Amino acid sequence: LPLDERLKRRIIDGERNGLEADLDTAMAQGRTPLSIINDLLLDGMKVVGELFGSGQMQLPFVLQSAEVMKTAVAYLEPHMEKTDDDGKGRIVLATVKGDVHDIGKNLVDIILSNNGYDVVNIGIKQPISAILDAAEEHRADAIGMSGLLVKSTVIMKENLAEMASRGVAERWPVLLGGAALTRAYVEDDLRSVFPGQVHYARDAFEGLSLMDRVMT
Ligand code: B1M
Repeated sequence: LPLDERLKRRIIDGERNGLEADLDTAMAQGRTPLSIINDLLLDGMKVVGELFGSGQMQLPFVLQSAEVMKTAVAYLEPHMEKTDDDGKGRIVLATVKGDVHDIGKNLVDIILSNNGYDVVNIGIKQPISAILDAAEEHRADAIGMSGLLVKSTVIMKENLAEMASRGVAERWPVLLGGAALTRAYVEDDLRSVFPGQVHYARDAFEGLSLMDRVMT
């Protein structure tokens, strides 16, 4: 297989033998780490999602694909471009209660960290109380919640309601992302019931441009 196709295939097949060598070759050929992730590896992950969703792939194999994805991202991360900016602001990042998906959240962490933000990544399955405690403790400027399950979109709504009832809705702008969310759900449904700022980020780059916007 050609290199590009092979890298995508590695995610689908959960095949990590020789992964680093292929990533090195792709970079040597001039592909940036982010283009490798966005244009090749995430394409593979999309196929995994489709196969899993249609019952053609079993969960342990999805897990293997996720492991290869994580290994690849960790390998590429030191090669990514970083801006010299620093101290642009601090965000607490979490995957919401009941949800273990963290590849997207961790990509957001990398992109924001490489672009001058201080990221406090508190991990997966985080209840709103833990998110708010972390935001308080670390004096965060914003809160980011990720979640991929349809159920997580409901949890996000509950989280916003909890922020409102605690009277902290206006304290932190909230960024939401994850595959099950839609722009309309966030910008129409959630915004209409939340007195603070809530934004939808389709991907990590939109997360970055939103942070740049809310921090100015
Ligand atoms: Co699961 N899973 N999974 N899974 N999984 C999905 C989400 C699913 C759509 C697959 C499918 O059925 N086609 C489906 C959800 C269906 C639904 O809710 N209706 C699903 C399911 C059902 C499940 C389980 C329930 C399966 C089971 O146990 N029977 C279970 C859930 C457990 C739980 O959470 N309680 C489960 C488990 C797993 C694994 C552990 C095996 C593994 C996760 C490993 C890990 O993350 N450490 C896994 C995986 C890998 C997937 C798919 C295949 C891929 C997800 C992924 O990493 N994508 C996924 C299929 C899909 O998404 N279509 C699926 C790549 C990642 C980069 O994308 O996270 O969307 P994403 O992030 C994007 C943007 O969304 C955005 O930026 C990123 C790109 O730049 N973004 C943000 C995300 N968060 C952001 C936050 C921001 C800004 C942008 O600011 C705060």
